[in-house]
Amino acid sequence: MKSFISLIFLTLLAACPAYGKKVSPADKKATKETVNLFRSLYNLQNKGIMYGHQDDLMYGSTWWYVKDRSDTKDFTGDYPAVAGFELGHLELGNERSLDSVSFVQIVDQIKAHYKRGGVITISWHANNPLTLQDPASVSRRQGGTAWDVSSKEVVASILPGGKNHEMFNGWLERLATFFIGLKDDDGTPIPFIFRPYHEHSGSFFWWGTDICTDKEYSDLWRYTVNFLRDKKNIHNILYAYNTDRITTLEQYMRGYPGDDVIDMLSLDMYDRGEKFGGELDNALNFVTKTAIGKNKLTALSETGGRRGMSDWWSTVLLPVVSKYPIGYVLTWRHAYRSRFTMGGNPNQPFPDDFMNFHKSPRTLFLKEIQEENLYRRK
Ligand code: BMA
Repeated sequence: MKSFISLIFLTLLAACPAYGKKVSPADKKATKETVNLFRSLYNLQNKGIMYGHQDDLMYGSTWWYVKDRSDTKDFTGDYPAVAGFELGHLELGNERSLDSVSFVQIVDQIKAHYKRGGVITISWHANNPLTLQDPASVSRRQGGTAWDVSSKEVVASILPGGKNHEMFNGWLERLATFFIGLKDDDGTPIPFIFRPYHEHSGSFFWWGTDICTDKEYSDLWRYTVNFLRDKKNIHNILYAYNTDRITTLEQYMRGYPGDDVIDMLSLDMYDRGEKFGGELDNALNFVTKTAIGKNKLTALSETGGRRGMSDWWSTVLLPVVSKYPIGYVLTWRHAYRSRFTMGGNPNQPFPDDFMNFHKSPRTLFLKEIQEENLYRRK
């Protein structure tokens, strides 16, 4: 009887929103630190928006890999809360990424950022597994790369039964080996957010909406998660589903692989002009609503300012993202020696207005999330 009463009590408690939901990652075997990260991020979404920066720890437009250096830290005095890394060309067995970054140094900086209590997110601009093998593709612009959309057979060719299936398994093996190597000093696997096959709604990557069918896209995702999670027993990954700009939920969900494999619903949207604020507002509204309804995480996983606009961070981005429970906002890499750094001044990694974004009570940089102890380490 007593246990029956306590069962009723617990059921009521769980149903009461005031006590918070006990959310969990899709991976039922996720490690303790990964579950803790997922729950911390879920709750943090209501408190503030973390700032993330791609390759922040690897280089800036005027410097190349200086251990622990960061454009964000140089400019604001603090590291970004979220550090983004890129694995393109790891699948080829190369020592350096498509952006010439050493994978050994990437591992070092992932460990360093985890040690500091920061969040790690990883993207993968995988080469085109079909056209890569075609010698003629080399002569074409983007030939053989992630951006090679010359064939619509690519995804079918790597799924089970496809002619490149075994080769693609080899690529996933290399990814798995890299992921298994991501451990802290005690040998504990480092949790991270993995965002492969990104910007699905665009058609500029071989996994884009018009380049493969929705079913193929979903199958590719499910095959990848099954491979890493179930076959290779890797349980420190949170998986991020991602599209490029979209205007409807229906468009957003095309090819969605399922709640049992996805942990985060994310969106990429760059400012291409006046309409951006409204478009972003519209998209974040239904993306975050859907994510929260599914007990998933959210992010504006790539964005960037309008050229020539000096107060974009505080007058365009911040007012819109502040309206929604968004985990983080990430801006893309400051390519080494790029002529296109924001604000146009290569000696200044961010425009002055970035400080307004940094100082806003709505945004979170590393120091603020260190207090949260996201992984609940002792
Ligand atoms: C793209 C560009 C490329 C880069 C790729 C992967 O958006 O920045 O130059 O190689 O991301 O980082």
